[in-house]
Amino acid sequence: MKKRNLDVAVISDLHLGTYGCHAKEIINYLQSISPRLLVLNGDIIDGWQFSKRYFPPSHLQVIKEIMNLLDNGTRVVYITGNHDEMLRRYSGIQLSNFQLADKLVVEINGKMTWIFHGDVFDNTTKGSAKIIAKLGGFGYDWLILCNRFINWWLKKLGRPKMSFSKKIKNSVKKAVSWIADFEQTAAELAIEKGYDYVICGHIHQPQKKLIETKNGAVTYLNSGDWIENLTSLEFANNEWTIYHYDEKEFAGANVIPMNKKIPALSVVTDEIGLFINSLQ
Ligand SMILES: [Mn+2]
Repeated sequence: MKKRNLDVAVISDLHLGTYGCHAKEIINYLQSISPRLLVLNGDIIDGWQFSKRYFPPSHLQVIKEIMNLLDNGTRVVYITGNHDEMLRRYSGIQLSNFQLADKLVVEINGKMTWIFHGDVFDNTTKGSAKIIAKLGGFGYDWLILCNRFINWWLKKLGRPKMSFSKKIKNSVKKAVSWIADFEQTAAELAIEKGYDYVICGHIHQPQKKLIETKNGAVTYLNSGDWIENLTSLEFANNEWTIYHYDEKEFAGANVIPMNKKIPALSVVTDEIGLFINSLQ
């Protein structure tokens, strides 16, 4: 497959180390592009659900593909998210063309572009905000469908349908307004700081839109996720586009699974273990 030359690619929310991660699709995608700059915009390795028991070879191969890009001269910036916040203490590290950061400002064709994961807008990443964050990722349509299904069952069971459905409806409303609030907050802040573009991840909702306030305008972009949407942001030919993964494009691609066993390590701390396990 011929690699597509890109100026910039932004991917986020891969959640490596969880069952929901679409590692095979990520590998296919990474093998299909040759970006000058690759931004990993947070929640790449999921440290919340990280277990040494679940980090299959395909997830390791995603990291290998990123390293292949590094070898081929792609500049890679890993911006930490909330699920990989354990890496934040190492922010600022730079090894050759790899860099770890909390946020990034990059000038692309004269446009100032502000890139960060976005969990900074959560009041708290625990409790209800976390649940709403997760609901946001599920998607509105799915929840509506789910809501209908539950109502149908409750009716069948002769139970009052209000309690459960109302709860979900409230959550849906909250999730929808939470997404809108998120986008608005990011845009307002970016306008205030005078940026032309703002790029986030975190809410698993791919987006590209112009947001205008009384103080100005900014283009808000979100790279989506690789749990459900399988999307990325690409800058080429002087414009940003949302890339949607299409299985058909990769029908011929065959991911060769790595059969290498990950050797057991007696580690000093989880963080060091995470690094060692991830990078070999
Ligand atoms: Mn996140």
